[in-house]
Amino acid sequence: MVVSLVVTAFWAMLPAYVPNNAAVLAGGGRPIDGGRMLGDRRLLGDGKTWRGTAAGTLAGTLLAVALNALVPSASAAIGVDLPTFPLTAAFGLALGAMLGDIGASFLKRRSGRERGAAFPGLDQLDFVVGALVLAFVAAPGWFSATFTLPVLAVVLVMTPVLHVVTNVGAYFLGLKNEPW
Ligand code: CTP
Ligand code: K
Ligand code: MG
Repeated sequence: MVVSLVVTAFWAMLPAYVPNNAAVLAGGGRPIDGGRMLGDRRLLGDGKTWRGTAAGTLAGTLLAVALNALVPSASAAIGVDLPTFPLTAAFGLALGAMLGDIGASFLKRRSGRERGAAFPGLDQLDFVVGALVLAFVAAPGWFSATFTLPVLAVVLVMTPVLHVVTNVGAYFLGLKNEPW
C-alpha cells in the first residue's frame, strides 16, 4: 500500500524531476530577462536561460513518452498500476517545473537574494507547485485520476528529500555551483 503510493508518486513526478537537472546540464546563453532590471535588481538573473528552460521542458516531456512505453512491463514487474502520461500532462509537468523554478528566482531577486543564494523551502518545492498546477490546467482529468490526496501527500514529503539528495550529489560531481 505505502510502497505502491510512493512508487506511483515517484513515477508520476519523474517528468517534473528531470527538467531542473537537464537545465543545469544544458543551461547557458541568453538569460530570459535579457539583463533587464526591476528596481535595482535583475528581473530573474543569469541563472534562468532560454536554452536551459527549453532543454528542461523537452527532457521532461521526452522522458514521459519513454516511460509510457515502459508502463506495461514496469507495472507487471512491480505489481502496481503505474500511470501513463498524455502529452498534455507530460508537457504540463515539465514546463510547469521550469516555470515554478523561474517564479522562485523572481521572488529571490525581489527579496534581495543574489543568483545562487538559497531560499530554504522555496528551493525544494517551487518546481513541484509549478508542475502540479500546470499539469492540472493542461490535463485536469488525468491529474485528478493520478494525484489522489494520498499520492499528493507523498509527493510533498518525498520531493524535498529527493531534491536535497540530487543537488548535493550534483554539487559533489562538480555539476552545480551550490549544493541546493
Ligand atoms: N538553468 C538555466 N535555465 C533555467 C534553470 C536553470 O539555464 N530555467 C541553469 C543555469 O545555468 C543555472 C543552473 O541551471 O545557473 C542552476 O539552476 P538554479 O539553481 O535554478 O539557478 P541559480 O543559478 O542558482 O539561480 P537562482 O538564484 O536564480 O535560482
Ligand atoms: K532553483
Ligand atoms: Mg541554485
